[in-house]
Amino acid sequence: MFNIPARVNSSSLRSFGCAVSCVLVAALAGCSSGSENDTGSDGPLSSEAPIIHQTGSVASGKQVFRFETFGNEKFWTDAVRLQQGFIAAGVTPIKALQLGLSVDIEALDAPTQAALAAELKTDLSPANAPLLNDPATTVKLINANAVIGIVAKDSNGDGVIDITKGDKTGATCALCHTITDGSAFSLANGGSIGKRLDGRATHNLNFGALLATGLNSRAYYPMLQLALQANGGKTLGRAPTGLTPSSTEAEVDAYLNNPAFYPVGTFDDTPDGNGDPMHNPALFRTDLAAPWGTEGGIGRLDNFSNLVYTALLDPTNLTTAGGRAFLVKLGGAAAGNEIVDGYIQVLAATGVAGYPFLTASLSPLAGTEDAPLGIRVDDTKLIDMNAYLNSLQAPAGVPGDPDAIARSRALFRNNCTACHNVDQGKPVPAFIVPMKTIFPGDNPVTLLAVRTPPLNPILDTPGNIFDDKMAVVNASMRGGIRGTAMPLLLDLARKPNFLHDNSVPNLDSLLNPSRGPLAPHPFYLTDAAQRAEMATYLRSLDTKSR
Ligand code: HEC
Ligand code: HEC
Ligand SMILES: [Ca+2]
Ligand SMILES: [Ca+2]
Ligand SMILES: [Ca+2]
Ligand SMILES: [Ca+2]
Repeated sequence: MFNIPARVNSSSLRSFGCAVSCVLVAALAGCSSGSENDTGSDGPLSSEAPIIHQTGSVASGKQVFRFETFGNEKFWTDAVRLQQGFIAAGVTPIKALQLGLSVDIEALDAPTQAALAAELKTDLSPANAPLLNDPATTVKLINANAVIGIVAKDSNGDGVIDITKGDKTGATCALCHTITDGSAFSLANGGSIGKRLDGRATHNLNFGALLATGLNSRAYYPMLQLALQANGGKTLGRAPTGLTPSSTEAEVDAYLNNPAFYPVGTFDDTPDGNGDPMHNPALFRTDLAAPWGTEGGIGRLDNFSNLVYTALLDPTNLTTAGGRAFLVKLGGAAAGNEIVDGYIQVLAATGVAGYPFLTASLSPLAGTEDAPLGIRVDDTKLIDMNAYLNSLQAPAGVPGDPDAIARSRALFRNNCTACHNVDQGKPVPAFIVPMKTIFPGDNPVTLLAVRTPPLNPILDTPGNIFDDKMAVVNASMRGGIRGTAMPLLLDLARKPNFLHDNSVPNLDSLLNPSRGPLAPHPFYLTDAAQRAEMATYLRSLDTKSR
């Protein structure tokens, strides 16, 4: 589908395979001993060419990132009916914070700031904090565009924003990629109130529950965990059963509201029928992080952004001829058509009309990575956003015992640099780590034998969710392989869970051999003290670490 030349050629894979197997041998042989002899390397030797993206205006890109919807407010208001759900459920500001939403204090006028600041000093009870317990305040915050990522537009053009009087709210990138500094308030395991910190991952956003608040969450059908007849009615994901076009709103909400199925801090960004919510990643220093997605399926940053706007923030585009072609190419004719037909059925049954809603142009590059659904939003804005995301800095690492950090750095150079760089200010290696290397327990069954080359067959290892994201959407889209791209090792101190599938609860567990040799990312340190020091080292990393 994507006419991007292969990034991983056989020679780079060979050298990569060697480097990794050396590490594996060392790891299995108990490499944790004698680690203070630093004979390691600074990072992998990779013949991958860096993937370059264009850049435009940082100032304009900031506005795009925070506020640009390209008209998706019609989807979120007329199809999902999110703001109606907020009003119907009487979502108070405290409840919004519990959903993990954050509030931009600077968007509020001085009297409101002062009133909220006074209430935030109390026990937050309805008696002492009436505004924070009043659903009308939530409406005011949305109207003021203070709720980050939930963007209200003057849809009826009367010069005033009021969502109770005909205006609509859409979604922007900031929803999942911005937090605040918590300078006014920070709710444990929830959202915060303060100044925007764009690009920081929203670990506490409960997107599942937020989407469930909509009166018609069924309108997000392609991104739910489905049971497809094309797959024999079986389902892939955390839930034991999949949803269908006839699933009720209550059934869809039960799936979305269940953190065992849709964990807090994750979002399912693939319209593939798989229930594969992944952890919200950092989105700063994007000059360092290509290729994009856990699976590295997209080469250029602006192409990733375009796909988010055209497929995820108004998924009704998937019902167009271009959208159908995209899903048929990804999932094969049977599954692709089944998802689109099911979606059209759901939209009709729930009274959604007038779609697609997005403002985008037909692209001459239809079917390529530039325009997978055949459409592209304003290119200048995408390129401006590239510049803004590149400019966002990672936070400083958390300081720790310098001796422990020096010892762990040596250990890291000996054990981890077949893949990771020591210098976190350098671009991550652009290769895809093969699935069998990052997840030795990978033992897939073939769900669909043939897709149009370069796409690989659809593979799934039953009983493990780590590989589910890479079943349908993976780097074979651009001539690469099924596996995982390299992540930034930045802002790790704030992470509540590790690995893209949220499967590892802390750094000690990530490095602990008790997870077993077949588990994802099986690169272990046998010594508990060394694990503790390595965790200190990892939390200390920032772009100045060398
Ligand atoms: C509802 C939550 C949500 C919204 C809204 C959202 N993202 Fe993301 N984003 C995610 C998640 C989750 C991932 C991780 C996907 C994965 O693991 O493959 C991600 C990944 C990314 C990546 C890849 C990061 C990397 O290092 O590989 C980029 C780039 C990105 N998003 C850009 C955007 C842009 C631009 C927008 C707005 C047009 C946006 N996102 C809107 C949740 C969101
Ligand atoms: C074979 C390549 C490889 C080796 C060797 C390797 N890693 Fe990784 N590492 C990865 C990949 C790929 C990911 C992303 C996996 C994912 O998110 O699913 C990752 C993720 C991580 C993460 C989690 C990042 C996050 O945000 O969740 C940490 C921390 C980490 N590695 C540390 C280490 C340490 C420490 C070592 C050495 C003991 C090591 N890695 C060895 C490839 C490797
Ligand atoms: Ca208005
Ligand atoms: Ca709902
Ligand atoms: Ca999915
Ligand atoms: Ca699986």
